[in-house]
Amino acid sequence: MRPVTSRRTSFCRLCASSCGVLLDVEDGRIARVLGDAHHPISGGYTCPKGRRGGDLVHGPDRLTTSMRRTAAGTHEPVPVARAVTDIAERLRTIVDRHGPEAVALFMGTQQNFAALTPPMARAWFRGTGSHKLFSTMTIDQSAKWVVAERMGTYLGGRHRFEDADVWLLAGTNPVVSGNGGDGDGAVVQNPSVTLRAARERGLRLIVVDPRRTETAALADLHLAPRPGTDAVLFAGLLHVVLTEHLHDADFCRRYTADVAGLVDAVAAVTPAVVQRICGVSSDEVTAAARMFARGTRGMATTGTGLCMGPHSNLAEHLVAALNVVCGRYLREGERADDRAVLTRHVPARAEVAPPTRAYEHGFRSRIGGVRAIRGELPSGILADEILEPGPDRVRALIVSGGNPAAALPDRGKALRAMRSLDLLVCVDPRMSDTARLAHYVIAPTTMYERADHTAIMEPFFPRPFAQFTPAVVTPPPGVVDDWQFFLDLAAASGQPVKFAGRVLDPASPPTSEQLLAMTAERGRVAFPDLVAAPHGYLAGASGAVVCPATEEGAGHRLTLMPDDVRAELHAALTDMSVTERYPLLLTVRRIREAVNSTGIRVPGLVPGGTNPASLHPDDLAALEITDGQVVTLRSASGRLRATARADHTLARGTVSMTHCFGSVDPRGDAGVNVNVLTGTGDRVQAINAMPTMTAVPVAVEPAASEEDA
Ligand SMILES: Nc1nc2c(c(=O)[nH]1)N[C@H]1C(S)=C(S)[C@@H](COP(=O)(O)OP(=O)(O)OC[C@H]3O[C@@H](n4cnc5c(=O)[nH]c(N)nc54)[C@H](O)[C@@H]3O)O[C@H]1N2
Ligand SMILES: Nc1nc2c(c(=O)[nH]1)N[C@H]1C(S)=C(S)[C@@H](COP(=O)(O)OP(=O)(O)OC[C@H]3O[C@@H](n4cnc5c(=O)[nH]c(N)nc54)[C@H](O)[C@@H]3O)O[C@H]1N2
Ligand code: SF4
Ligand SMILES: [Mo]
Repeated sequence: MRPVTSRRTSFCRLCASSCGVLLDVEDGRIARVLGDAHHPISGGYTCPKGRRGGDLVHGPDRLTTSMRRTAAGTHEPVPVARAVTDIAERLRTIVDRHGPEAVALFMGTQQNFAALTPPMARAWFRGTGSHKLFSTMTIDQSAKWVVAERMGTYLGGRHRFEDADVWLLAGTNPVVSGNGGDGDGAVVQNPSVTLRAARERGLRLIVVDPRRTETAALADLHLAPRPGTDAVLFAGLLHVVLTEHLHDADFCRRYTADVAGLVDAVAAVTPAVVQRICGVSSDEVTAAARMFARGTRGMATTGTGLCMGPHSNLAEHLVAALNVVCGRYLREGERADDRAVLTRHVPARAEVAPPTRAYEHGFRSRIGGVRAIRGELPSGILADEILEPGPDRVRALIVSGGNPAAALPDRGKALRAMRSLDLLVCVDPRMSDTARLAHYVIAPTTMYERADHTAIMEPFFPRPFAQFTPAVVTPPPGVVDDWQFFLDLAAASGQPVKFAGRVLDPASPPTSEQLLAMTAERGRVAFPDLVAAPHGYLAGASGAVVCPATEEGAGHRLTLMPDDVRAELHAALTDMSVTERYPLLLTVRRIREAVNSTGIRVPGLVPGGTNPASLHPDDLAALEITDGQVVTLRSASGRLRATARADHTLARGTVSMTHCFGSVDPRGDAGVNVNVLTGTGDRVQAINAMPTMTAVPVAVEPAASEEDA
């Protein structure tokens, strides 16, 4: 008998793109995922991993019940209610003995694709009284936080991609990652079509990436700097813009405090200096600066390639300075960039929030005196927080939608840390590396089994848009929604839970739909109207314009070149990281088939199934290595074996791999984890303790024998 197929609409929740999808459901299972051609934002686009969404929901490795570790180190099923009581009991013992700071929460990437998980996980965490809050942001793009703290923020809003005539993308490959900007909705959805259409209407695209990426292939100008040298490159672009007076003098006069300091700091960074340090010709530097500054609208935006380098905070600061001196912000009276639909509207104002360096007053960790930034301790110190003896050492870690065992730099140390915890709890639908090391694994619902909406992803849509989806398939009986776990854990620990401004009663918990409605009640669409729009709700322009400055705000200015930034520029100009011992620079790239570790184990999805090390063919030839040969990569932190792959798109001297591969399970053939080669000791950023995770000096040689494995 042919199964009965019903077709349902929903949206994919594996990455920020939130593509509209049509799901063919057969016998309660997702048989097919198709792009929703009626979706006003994604217009039918999906990517390979999105189309395999059914395998992610129903695959054989999907956990259908929570698990607990046995004395023998294996895992056995445990009813979730029992797991919650046990975890609460063990947390109580740890807190009684060591205090609340012994408890930590790690918030991973996939937590952010379920609208209810972050607020409920945070609500539980607040009740613990601990300050040990960690997330992936601090091993990702927290340089952007540092910029706002040291430079300040213009509150009128940024130039939009839709009416820009120039755009610069640095260290990001949105055609694959859908990243491309920081909440400017630039090129997140259907990225290659979006970029091509923009080019056709006249936008000029500049890409800065040591690899000729899928995005760089669409650019008018592609600069391929030596990895890790972006700070110098951007100082050079500023040099050209300022010496040729291509900057927006009016914007600088009204909103900045110290243009002269910036002019002075970049005076020595001529295009010739850039050529020597970055390996980009001085003509290209000048051409890029002119192309960017002579455009009338458009931003420079960045991704992990910039934010993971050895001078990441400085590089981000200088990119932001380039946007500021070119005045790439909305002015009083212009149409505001208002994309709030489910979230609260925040008026745009033509004024500056001055730098406050609030991190200087954050909770202070005993690890290096590092302080919390935006309420979080940097994940770069998480392993040390667990391993280093001391009174408030972390002994219990709850991981929500993340896989720190694979994602943290210094893989060996990360694994030691996870193994040494008194209590490790991991909320994850599969046995990730972190789950394998956990005392309890809580099996949650997966994306098409839960009701959801797009509130968190709102800033990434190019237009004001929101979507609701009901649960499309029934979850296995043993799983719970992520939010439910955190609510139940709080209740079992006797903690009140404050959610969306009210105290919840765990004895009669609200439904997911009720919680979703609560989180959207300050938005501009009535919840029933949202629910009634299966392909999403296009809200239309709000009519908001950029308001005039307040009296107090009118006096505030951005700081472009504070002393610590100036000192960092000096250090970047004298960095000598490439050595004879480690002559190549390792970079990381994302692949279409996986989001971090999600998708890596779906059979047949990742071509070749593993994580090769790509090098330029001429570098391979010089090393007498052939395409497909097994090689050893060494860095100051460790060594690994990988298969070499010839790749013409890479700049010479660069090696490229993908993160979050590998497995602690010796039977798992999941490639190698690149964080064996990264460290947390050397070349760490001040303030956010961001480790160097790109431009890592390495050596590559033919693998001698099995003993390297
Ligand atoms: N398909 C897919 N999409 C994803 C993810 C995924 O794993 N797969 N992950 C998601 C996550 S968590 C994030 S944070 C975003 C990240 O999104 P992106 O930041 O766009 O990530 P990548 O695609 O890896 O692009 C980084 C680029 O930086 C370049 N690069 C490396 N080192 C340097 C350098 O020193 N200087 C410069 N200028 N460039 C450099 C690399 O060659 C690469 O092309 O993507 C998200 N989207
Ligand atoms: N060397 C190097 N290291 C890196 C990077 C790099 O470029 N180079 N990138 C860094 C970056 S930008 C990031 S963001 C981190 C990624 O770090 P993480 O976010 O910690 O890693 P993920 O693999 O995304 O972890 C997501 C986990 O959530 C699970 N999951 C999937 N769906 C659900 C769900 O519905 N509910 C729950 N509870 N769990 C779910 C997945 O199975 C997976 O185990 O890695 C960082 N590490
Ligand atoms: S994973 Fe693919 S299909 Fe899903 S939202 Fe992201 S780009 Fe769209
Ligand atoms: Mo990330």
